[in-house]
Amino acid sequence: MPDALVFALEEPQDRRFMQAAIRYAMRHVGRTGTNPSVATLIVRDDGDGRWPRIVGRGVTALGGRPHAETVALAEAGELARGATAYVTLEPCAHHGRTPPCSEALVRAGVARVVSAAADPDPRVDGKGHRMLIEGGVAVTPGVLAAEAARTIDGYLTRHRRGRPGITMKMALSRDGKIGVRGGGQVKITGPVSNAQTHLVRARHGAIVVGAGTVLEDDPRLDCRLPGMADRSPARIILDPNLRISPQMTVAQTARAVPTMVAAFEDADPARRAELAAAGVAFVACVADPDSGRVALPELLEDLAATGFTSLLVEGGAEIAASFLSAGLVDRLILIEGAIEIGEAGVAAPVDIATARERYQLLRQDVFGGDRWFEFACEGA
Ligand code: AOF
Ligand code: ZN
Repeated sequence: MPDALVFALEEPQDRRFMQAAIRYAMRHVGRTGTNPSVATLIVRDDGDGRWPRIVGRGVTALGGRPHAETVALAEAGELARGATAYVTLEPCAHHGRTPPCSEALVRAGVARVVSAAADPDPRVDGKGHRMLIEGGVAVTPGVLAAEAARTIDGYLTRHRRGRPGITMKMALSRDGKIGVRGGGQVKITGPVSNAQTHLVRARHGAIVVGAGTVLEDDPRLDCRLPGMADRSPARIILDPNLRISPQMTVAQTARAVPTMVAAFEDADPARRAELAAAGVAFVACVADPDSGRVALPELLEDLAATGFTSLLVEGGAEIAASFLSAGLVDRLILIEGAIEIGEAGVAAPVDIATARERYQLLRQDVFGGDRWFEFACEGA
């Protein structure tokens, strides 16, 4: 059989298993600390007329360790010998808190590794593939690389730009308003898109809101999907002058869900002590010399250094406008609800028509009466 034909037959199978691995990697996105959420499927094709079968699967554990390959190899045991491993990221090559995954794959006798995204970590960055090849393993890199990269975009942004990846989510009424000033929480979207929003929350390291949103809505900012209470992201509240009180829900629940306030160094020390007593942590921020508001690039750099790889900015209007105008949004989620708010409403800093012109549409869905749009913004 000519080689070309073998490739033509094999490629769809590689893509199919990689697609499955990418879906599996989504399971722990946002919950693996500074580590990316990676998945590994170990597949045997014994050429005995049966379909290839998955004999081991693993996803990077919550918190970041053990790595996906370790979990999958443990499940496969002896069946890994001669099998193909599908890995959504180049397997690591370094002795970190665990031995290198590439070495483990070689030792287990895996015959071939198909990988998707490249790893920019200087301890890996090609060395993983090299270690495999030197160990006699065939390597097919780059299969569905772009799709896999999307599952680790926060990790990649932190490496490339020294800041966390940033998603902004905004619910808009049909007439382009995000709420009513002084009117408390307005229900713009329905239960199906709200559940989707909670899933998006679970996939980010922290939710970011301004003090205004906390004071007006007194939100919980957690993941309330059944069985996923432990997937709540941290909360970061931009409150440079410490306006929020320890009575707010976010402070009251700070011992259950890590809660951080970004405040100026000279903010009211008594208020700081009260919040700290409730379990709130602090990150110092500085003022932007022009606007007097929180200087976002510096804050984001500090948050990346603290270990945040992805942030979900949820509001309100001013915070959203500052992130957008500073070009600090990588992904934009706009959910258009079925209601109209009218004259009393606060206009959204970006509408769907403008977003469609400016950004690349990644996903469009209808959830009940709501329309869901997801964009990749320039610079992402
Ligand atoms: C893998 N499989 O599942 C993940 C990998 O601190 P350590 O020792 O856990 O290493 C962290 C690095 O490991 C991280 O920067 C990235 O390069 C890689 N992540 N590698 O082989 C995995 N999560
Ligand atoms: Zn590893």
